[in-house]
Amino acid sequence: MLTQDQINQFHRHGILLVENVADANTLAAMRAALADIVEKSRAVTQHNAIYDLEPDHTAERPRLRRIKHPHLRHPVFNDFPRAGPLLHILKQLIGPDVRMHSSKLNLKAQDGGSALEWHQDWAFHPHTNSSMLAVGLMLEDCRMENGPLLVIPGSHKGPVYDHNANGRFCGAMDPDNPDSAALNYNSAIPCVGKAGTISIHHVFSVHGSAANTSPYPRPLLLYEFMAADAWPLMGVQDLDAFNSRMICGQTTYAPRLEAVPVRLPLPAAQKLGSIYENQAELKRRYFEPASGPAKTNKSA
Ligand SMILES: O=C(O)CCC(=O)C(=O)O
Repeated sequence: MLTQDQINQFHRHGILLVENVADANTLAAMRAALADIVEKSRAVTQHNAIYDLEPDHTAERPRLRRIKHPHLRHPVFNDFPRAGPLLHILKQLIGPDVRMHSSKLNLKAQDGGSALEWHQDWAFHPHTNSSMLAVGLMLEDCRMENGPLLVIPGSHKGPVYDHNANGRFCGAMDPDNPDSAALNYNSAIPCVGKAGTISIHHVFSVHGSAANTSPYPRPLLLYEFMAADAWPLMGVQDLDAFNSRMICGQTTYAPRLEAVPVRLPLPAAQKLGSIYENQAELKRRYFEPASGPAKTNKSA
């Protein structure tokens, strides 16, 4: 359970780190499931519904940017938020009725695994209210050289920024856009810690991460959660699937409306399914791309 101080910290900064949320057995089961999914990627040569590949992925040396929807790939990833400490934390921050929005496992491969440009999750999926957050579970110890998730504290209180490039949604913010001049990228909090630690960031929080310069991958299991009464403004395609993502409590057909700032992610991104490919549309990047020396353009 979170202390009142931790809850206040989350609301004040839009980012919170909590240690020891996954125990050694859970981490071992997740690593085994992950190894199996990675092994199967040897036969894959292009992005698909499960894998987002690093540009230098090969059968001999699998290199993955992301495993999509891991909760659908192995029960250990589906079960984790539905019981134990994470469930208690979600209830404390969101309330009794919680739905999972999505899950992903960002691997950030060793020796140059891809950076992710600054963005706000809200820009991808505005809802009727902002009772939404993302949880990142570190499957291995994460240090600065691994390219940790970076979250700008207080940015969850700011506006929703433009995430378009070349006239389309690209899922990234132009770091030189004067609209975001007040953002202090150098103040970003690095989500580093021991395996089993989680980060929790608010759906408005501006975040990103540099490439991985270390010889070790940085597997980060990410889930997004929301109050059951937060309904997606872009619509619900499959009601049964939507309801099957309830983690606890009751679904509802009465969305709660809040006066939230909204920019729709339109016109739709060119390459649906890969944030990494779409962010490449951005002319000015903050982080160096994966190839070449993996450094940030500006210190963060
Ligand atoms: O993997 C990371 O460091 C960033 C995760 C993220 O923001 C995302 O996948 O949208």
